[in-house]
Amino acid sequence: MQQQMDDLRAKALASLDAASTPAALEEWRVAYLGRKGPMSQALRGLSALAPEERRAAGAQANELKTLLEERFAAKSASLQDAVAATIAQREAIDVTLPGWRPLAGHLHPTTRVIREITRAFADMGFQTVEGPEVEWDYYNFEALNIPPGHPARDMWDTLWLEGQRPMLLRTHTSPMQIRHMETHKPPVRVIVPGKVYRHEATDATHEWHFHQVEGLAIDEGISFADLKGTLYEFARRIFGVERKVRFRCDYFPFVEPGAEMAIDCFVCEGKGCRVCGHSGWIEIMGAGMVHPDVLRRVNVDPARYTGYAFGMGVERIAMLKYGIDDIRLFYANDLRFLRQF
Ligand code: 2U9
Repeated sequence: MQQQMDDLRAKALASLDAASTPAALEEWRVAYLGRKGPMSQALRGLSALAPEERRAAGAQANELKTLLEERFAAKSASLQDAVAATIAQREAIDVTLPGWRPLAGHLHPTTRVIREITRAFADMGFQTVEGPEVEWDYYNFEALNIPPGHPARDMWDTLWLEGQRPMLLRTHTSPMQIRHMETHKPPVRVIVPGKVYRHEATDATHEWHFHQVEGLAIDEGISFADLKGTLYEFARRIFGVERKVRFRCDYFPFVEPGAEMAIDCFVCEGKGCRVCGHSGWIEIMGAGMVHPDVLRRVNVDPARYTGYAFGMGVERIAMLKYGIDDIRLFYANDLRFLRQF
């Protein structure tokens, strides 16, 4: 029995030494300490021995079993340490390496310019409001003195939407001023930025969708002088304090009188260059005193209240400010263009 235990001990320990992976170690445990292994067999075989032999053989077998269990536990721990060390080495992070710079987005030039424009008017007491891009004919045209069949409709090539009652993609943000006056009594001072749509071919100065900022001020005693003063201040804020402004007559059905506003060319200082078409002046917006019929339609008494309105194309302002020569660049999603802002 002693010899048998010695042989088993030598064989088991040699085999344990050779087990170098967790799988091989588990195989060893099943082979030597498992229910069908030689240790269990030896312990079971004790019952066949005579009582005086059984005690000594039992002690030897238990001693060997304890030894093998201890060695197994020690080997198991050292293998786990080795595995952990290998993983730690493979996945080690050098915390002294420079990190990745997070990719930070930035504002689109259109958004930047809308914010600059609305900020300038906010500082003069205007509140920003926004409205739907899909509109009824009434808000986009009829309420603004442009009934069906009116020749002025040709000024806005319209994208129509089919439905039980036809709708359209707003051609200007003016419908929102009507909506605002329907729900707010004067005094009103609002600025309305937003996207607008036109059914027209695109080229360097025309897009089928672009952005406008429009404004409206209604109160008692508002005159054309208020319009001029406010827009002059705006032009100085956006294009520089040395700017001069020029107002000339223009026609829009919803204002009377209507005007176009130009600034003196900030590139050639009025001498004439490519940017101002050699005129010395650059048109930047349209404006006028709100037509009395438009006021009446929203239940504002034109005998008591007067007001002015204005509108500008945001991309046009951005093109002038940043020297961009093609409006189509704004929405071409070309990062070489967008990263410049
Ligand atoms: C209401 C009353 C009046 C808004 C106005 C203009 C003149 C104008 C164009 C300039 C270039 C838009 O981007 S553009 O095509 N706009 O010239 N807009 S007055 O007048 C209003 C608006 C709403 C109730």
